[in-house]
Amino acid sequence: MVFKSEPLLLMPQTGLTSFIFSNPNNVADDKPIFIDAETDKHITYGQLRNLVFRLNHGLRRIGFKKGDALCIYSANKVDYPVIVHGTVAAGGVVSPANAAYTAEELAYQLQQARAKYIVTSEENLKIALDAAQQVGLPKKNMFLFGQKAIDGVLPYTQAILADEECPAEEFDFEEAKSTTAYLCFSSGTTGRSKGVMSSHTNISTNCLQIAQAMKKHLDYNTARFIGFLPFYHIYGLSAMIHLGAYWGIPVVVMPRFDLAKFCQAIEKYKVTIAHVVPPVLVLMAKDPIVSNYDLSTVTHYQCGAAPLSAELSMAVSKRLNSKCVQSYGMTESSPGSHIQPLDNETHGIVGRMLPGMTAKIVNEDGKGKFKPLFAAVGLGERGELWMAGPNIMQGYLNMPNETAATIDNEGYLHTGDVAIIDSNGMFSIVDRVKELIKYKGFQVAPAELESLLLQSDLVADCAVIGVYDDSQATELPRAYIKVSSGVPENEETAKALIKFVDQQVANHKKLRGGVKFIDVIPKSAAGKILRKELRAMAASEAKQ
Ligand code: 4UV
Repeated sequence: MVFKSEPLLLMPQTGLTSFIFSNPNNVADDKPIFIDAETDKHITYGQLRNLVFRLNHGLRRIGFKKGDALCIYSANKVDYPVIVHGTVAAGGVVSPANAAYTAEELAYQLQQARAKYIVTSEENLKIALDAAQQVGLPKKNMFLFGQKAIDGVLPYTQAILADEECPAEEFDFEEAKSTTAYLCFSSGTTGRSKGVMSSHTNISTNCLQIAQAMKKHLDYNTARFIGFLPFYHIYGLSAMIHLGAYWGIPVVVMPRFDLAKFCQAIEKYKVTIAHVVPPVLVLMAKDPIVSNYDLSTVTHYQCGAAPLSAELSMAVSKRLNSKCVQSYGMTESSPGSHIQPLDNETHGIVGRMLPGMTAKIVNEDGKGKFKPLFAAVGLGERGELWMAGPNIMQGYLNMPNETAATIDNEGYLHTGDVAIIDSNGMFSIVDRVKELIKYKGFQVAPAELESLLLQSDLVADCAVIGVYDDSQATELPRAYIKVSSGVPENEETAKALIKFVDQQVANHKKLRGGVKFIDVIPKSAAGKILRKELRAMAASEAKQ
């Protein structure tokens, strides 16, 4: 059985830049759009457009070509959107990198994306220089946020912001569908992280899908977002940089999450919609600090990127007297695919599929493969969610096999998430069958940590899974280790392994779930790690 959402009423006909600046809500040029929560400095709608087209001009002047990739390696900045939209306007590809990456992690992304340029911040410059050197990216192609030149790296405002605007690269309908605008990185259902090619049309269509679904729930004139979600992750990129600019909704920008500053900013700027991840809601439900602030302007907390329990959602609604709803998405679906309508206050669901999409729920055939359940699926039955629509990615960059394993011949993206649909067409995400671990909404690829661990002499074999920590509403990466012969299974070995990994990875990938010793890593006949068994083991240990 195929589930269809409502039809999509409009398809974008142009490239992403023309779409984003089409100004459907007639936003005034002097309306502040990106506001720095720390300094109160802001960029108005008119200034944003001007800066984007000047950057577009400046990039072309230094020889930036259509299809060139530019990596942004920075925490959120109020002018981060200028770099994003300016690069796309020049016909380029934006590859945003996690600001906590080590030099090796960044070098991997630069190399995969074949990035020719980097825009980074003062705090990230040292690592950016190291990574750039590793991949042979010249210093003259690196630029800084801010106004200062450091170590011979110029601020972008001096180096690539022309005085005059220049029109964006134009794309017709077909070109917009086939031209990549973003390369975010995702591990998908298995293996290391891969460059997800999102076309101009993927991204602009997703804005229209969300706009159509939210139309009756949003007042564009009064809405205000708070933007602490990292702009380098597809959720922040979509919600703030695309939707904020397209709808003309002010976004209060924070470089990172801090509970008191978050509440302070909501109170000061009268934020109406707070995009969050589950661990933030734990604090909103329980932390005494929250009571010190007037958060009454928030009509709803919009949670995504990781599972949210009905209990936590309910606790937030009750304490803050506000709605707490979810949306669901993936880097590979550009990113939104499901959103909970605000007139449905059921807790624990991710809502309806966005307009213009189809889905199947498929069941396990007992051999580790999934096959469609054609009859009577539905309502209430669990299975892997497969979905198709104009927002499904073009594919993984230079990885045709991985793309073919993820998007089937009929165009269905195999999500690796287990879903249930109810009789109102509302979906719940109830489990995950892919390898992916989510730490506070950030992706952790087990394969990456496993390959690191296998480089240690202490390790004969290993497997990494996520274990759920209720108190923080997040999974924590845990390693199961078969030690090399003669290596003691003791606390010292565990500590040494944790240190070994933690020193080489970004903060969100650290082995916070600890190390457990095991005699044999459970594997299938084909040598695939049976993570389900390890998860069951972790669950039974947790109960003891
Ligand atoms: O690829 P990724 O890191 O992408 C994301 C994107 C999240 C969202 C969420 C709502 C939006 O409106 C939006 O624009 C973007 O996280 O990871 C994708 C995986 O994260 C899990 C699930 O396993 C996906 O395959 N995930 C995402 N949202 C939810 C979720 C959710 N609401 N509930 C449970 N799991």
